[in-house]
Amino acid sequence: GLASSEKTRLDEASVPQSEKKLDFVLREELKVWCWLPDAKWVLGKIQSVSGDDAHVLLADNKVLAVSTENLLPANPDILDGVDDLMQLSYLNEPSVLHILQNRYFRNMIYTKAGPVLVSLNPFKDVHLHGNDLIASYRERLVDKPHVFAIADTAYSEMMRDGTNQSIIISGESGAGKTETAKFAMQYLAALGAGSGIEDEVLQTNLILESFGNAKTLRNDNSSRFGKLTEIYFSDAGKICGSKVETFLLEKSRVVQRANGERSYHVFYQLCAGAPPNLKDRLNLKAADEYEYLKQSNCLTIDSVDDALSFHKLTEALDIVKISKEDQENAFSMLATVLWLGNIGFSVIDNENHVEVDLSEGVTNAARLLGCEVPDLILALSTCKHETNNAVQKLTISQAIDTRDALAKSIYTSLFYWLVGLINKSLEVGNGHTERSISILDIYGFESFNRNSFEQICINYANERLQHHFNRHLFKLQQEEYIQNGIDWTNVDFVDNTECLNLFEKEPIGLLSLLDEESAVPKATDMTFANKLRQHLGGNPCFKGEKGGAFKICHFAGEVLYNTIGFLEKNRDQLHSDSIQLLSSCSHQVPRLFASHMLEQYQPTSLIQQLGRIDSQKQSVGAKFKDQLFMLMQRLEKTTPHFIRCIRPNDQRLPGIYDYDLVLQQLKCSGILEIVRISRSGYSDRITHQQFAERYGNFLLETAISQDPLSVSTLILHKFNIQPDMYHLGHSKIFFRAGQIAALEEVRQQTLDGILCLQKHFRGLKA
Ligand code: AOV
Ligand code: MG
Repeated sequence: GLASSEKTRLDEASVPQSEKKLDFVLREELKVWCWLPDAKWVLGKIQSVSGDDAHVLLADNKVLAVSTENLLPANPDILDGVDDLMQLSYLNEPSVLHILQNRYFRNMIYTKAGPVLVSLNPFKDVHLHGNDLIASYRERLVDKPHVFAIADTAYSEMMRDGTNQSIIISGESGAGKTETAKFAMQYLAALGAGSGIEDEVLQTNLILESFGNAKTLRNDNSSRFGKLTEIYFSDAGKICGSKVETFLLEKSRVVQRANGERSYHVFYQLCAGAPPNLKDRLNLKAADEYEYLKQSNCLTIDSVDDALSFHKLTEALDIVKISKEDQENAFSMLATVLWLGNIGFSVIDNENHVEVDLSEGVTNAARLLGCEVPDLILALSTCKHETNNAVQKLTISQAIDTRDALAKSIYTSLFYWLVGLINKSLEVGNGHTERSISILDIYGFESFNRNSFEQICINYANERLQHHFNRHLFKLQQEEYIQNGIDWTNVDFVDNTECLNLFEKEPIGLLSLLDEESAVPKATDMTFANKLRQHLGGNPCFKGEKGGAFKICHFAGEVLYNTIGFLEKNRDQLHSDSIQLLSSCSHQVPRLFASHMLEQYQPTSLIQQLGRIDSQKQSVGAKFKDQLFMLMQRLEKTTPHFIRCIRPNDQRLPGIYDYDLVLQQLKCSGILEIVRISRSGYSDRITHQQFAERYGNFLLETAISQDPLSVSTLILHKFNIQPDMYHLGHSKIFFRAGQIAALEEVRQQTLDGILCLQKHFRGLKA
């Protein structure tokens, strides 16, 4: 039955009053569709209205009396398939959800929301990304919303204006960002094909996914790093190079993670797919023999063939011209990490001091690194006092931390080294211009049962990105209207500045408090939690919880974090004896890693670390914040194109449309508000100068000598553009949607006409 309106789960406050009024009911137009509030909105047809009540016919032929106050207008059937939410006569939550659902079940996963492309993850192949479709979009034979259309616009604008572009993809974990980013790159590769480098650019995705993606509880192929891929084009519009910039790889995953999750794909791929001679050289075993892999009780992914993936990985490495020697080095470092994980310790006294167990683990790790077994043993079980060289034995927990820290830093060094090799291979040759399109694909917003330092970094990055999104789609646009004297009532949007402040404010933001506490030797995760409660309690986005826990209200929802491990992960210290060990290895790659580590770390002996935290080394949090700032600065120099990915269900299955889940994602990304702004605003703008230059030659010579504003006015008259379709601002002219396109068409026709006439005259002369 129908629930009372109180029961509705929809947030009616977000529906503007004007759209609640049901004008059509007041006009007594009957037999129109409407939405009735229930657990979710249901569609009905109004039969009659008496007083404040309407009689509504439902799908099951029942008629209900409902107060008109509680109804929302539905759109006529004819609008059920619109490509762009801007075309809806009535813009309300049920209408938008209905349209998206309708399209979703017809495999139309893309819908425009004004300037933003919304993409619903189909969890199946919808046959929308073949070469035939690429060709159709290139030739502009189709104009349905599509990631290809976005990539095409970016490319065209880059070629036309010479400005750098960016395609910014956001959405929660598992929403389809990485897949969408690959489709965009596939399209650009097809457009810019010619030099042969385009194939290399595409293959970098495969390599980076092997080394930087993993199965999480949310996504079988979850990105555990952020990635900005910049693709460079020549003057002729051909791809001439590419550069990948990566952000903060989740390093803890290498040694520990939640039950049911996996470490990085490449480990399982190597174990399953290495050819026999490589297996021999690395003394490689099956994945279930490695502690680092088997500990989370998940070794395989349904419908993924790790051995086949390994084969594809080596092919991709070949295509990107990573030498066989470097490939072998990479695999050798992976095996080193695995063998390190199998090194065990025995407690030898009642102070918990340890000795390293002599095992395959130690011998294999030492051999692969190119160091002596006793040296490795020493580095893992003792520490040397820097001043008097006294050797002290480590306790069991210190030894395990030392071993894990070494494994993690070898893996992250390997990752960044590989990114460096890829970038070198794809570097732009001399003499090329550097116009570019950047594609941003980061880790999406995450909320698990247990959330730690990794989640807070990921969610902070998403908060920053959302701020960029808001700035471009709400703030800048509305400010520009007001500056240009347009009579404009601001559309409200969910501003996340307060939450960003919570993180970034100095000296009492979350990140600086974390750094402050990380520098205190005796600090613990609990003292840190207390400090947060004490200083951040006033911020509405922060809620202190019991014990070491706290909550943050992110734009995408509330997340409960636990401070366990925060300080250590933020300090990210490496035992100086470990770095020394690596730099003394006979193999070149560990030595290279050691020198990179020395650049990043201010090595201190463990004894020093325990007594005094070196403040010179930048913490993980501070470094990440800097990286994000630089990323935003770079994006600010580009023309942005936004894609919002949406996860339609938690089961990750095709054909399921979870109404509430979709609604929640639409709400937190402000999609309805964006459509509202776009509908009442002006979609195109151009300076008087540019406008006069582009269309001025259709005027008489004498007119062109005037100032740009007058020329613009003359052009508008000449082309008979209706006053309500444009606004003459102080510096720019603003046009309603479609006006510029119409003008361009007339311009083209006129140019064609002139050409035709010229030909005609030439013909007469001959
Ligand atoms: P994400 O990048 O947004 O999550 P992915 O792009 O990895 O999400 O998508 C998750 C899974 O959904 C993919 O592995 C596919 O199985 C499926 N999928 C996504 N998009 C499509 C599509 N267009 N067509 C078919 N299947 C799709 V994360 O990286 O977790 O934030 O950190
Ligand atoms: Mg991803």
